[in-house]
Amino acid sequence: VSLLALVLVACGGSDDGDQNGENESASDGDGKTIRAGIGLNQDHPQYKGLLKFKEIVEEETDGEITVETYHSGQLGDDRSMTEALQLGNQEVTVPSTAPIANFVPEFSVFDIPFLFPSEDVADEVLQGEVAQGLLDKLEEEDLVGLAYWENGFRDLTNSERPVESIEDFEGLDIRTMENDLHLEAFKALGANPTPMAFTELFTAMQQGTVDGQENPYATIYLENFYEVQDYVSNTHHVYSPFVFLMGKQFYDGLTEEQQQIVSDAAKEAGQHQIKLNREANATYLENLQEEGMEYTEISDENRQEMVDAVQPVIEDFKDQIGPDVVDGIMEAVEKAQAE
Ligand code: KDG
Repeated sequence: VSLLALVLVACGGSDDGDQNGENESASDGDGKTIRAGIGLNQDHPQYKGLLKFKEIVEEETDGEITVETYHSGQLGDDRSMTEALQLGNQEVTVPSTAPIANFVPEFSVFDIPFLFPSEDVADEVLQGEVAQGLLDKLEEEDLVGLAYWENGFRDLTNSERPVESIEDFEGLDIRTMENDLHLEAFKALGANPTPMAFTELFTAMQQGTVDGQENPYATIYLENFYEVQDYVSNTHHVYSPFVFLMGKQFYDGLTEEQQQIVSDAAKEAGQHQIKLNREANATYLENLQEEGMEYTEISDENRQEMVDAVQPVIEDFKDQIGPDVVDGIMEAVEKAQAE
């Protein structure tokens, strides 16, 4: 067994179709391997999307490109995996836009609380010029943004009390994503936020380092957060897109045909992921209640108080995000809403 293990390690541990590699040009003759990693687990629609990407790419390239998929932060968290892409130590990751703002600050536009009123509006805006333009900016950071996928509307959970109105946020220790706008928005709501990588979150809730967190229902359910959280409210305070990222060095090393294949596959797998994600988010609130969580619905009036409380934060961050990007996305939201 140990000899086999050694042989596997020596071969890079992957069955990447080397035996078919003696064709084409020198640069692509050896078969290429894409290591694709995410923070969420194997049950999440995000991972199913990754498997779809693998299926399409391996089929369309006749095995010239092999895709290895990793879930549950096996390769790191959103930030460290994005850095690994820049350095050429990993090829694909699919982070939320919030941590991407640490690389391209304009992505924080999606952290503006209560920006998208619905999934339809999100779809329209993310396909629009301004959002697609943001993907182009990733190249300056040695990253290629191939498609928007969906994390979804984020809802609050905690282990202390039902959250029904802004007063209930007071003093709650909430884990936020590693993003300054998120952090300040939660302060403005009265909470006591701590930024933390997703990979550390479950333990932090279990050990009581934080009282709560915010994520879409699919994540709350599929990551078993109900085991350590008692209350859930439909705050729907932010819609998080995911971005399908590839390292630029790796992308540039692909043939034009391969670039087209991975780019199309990222989009097609994204459509599949978004469909599954919406089904999951529509289903799992019920499951959370079955698992014993108490659900609190936020009234329109109470949500409006939250919207008002975060307005100064949006103003403060407008310059940092880029006024053109903020105005452009807000106009796109209005236009989509009017349709
Ligand atoms: O795979 C994606 C996750 O790593 C992360 O983006 C999930 O929304 C998320 C969070 O709260 O960090």
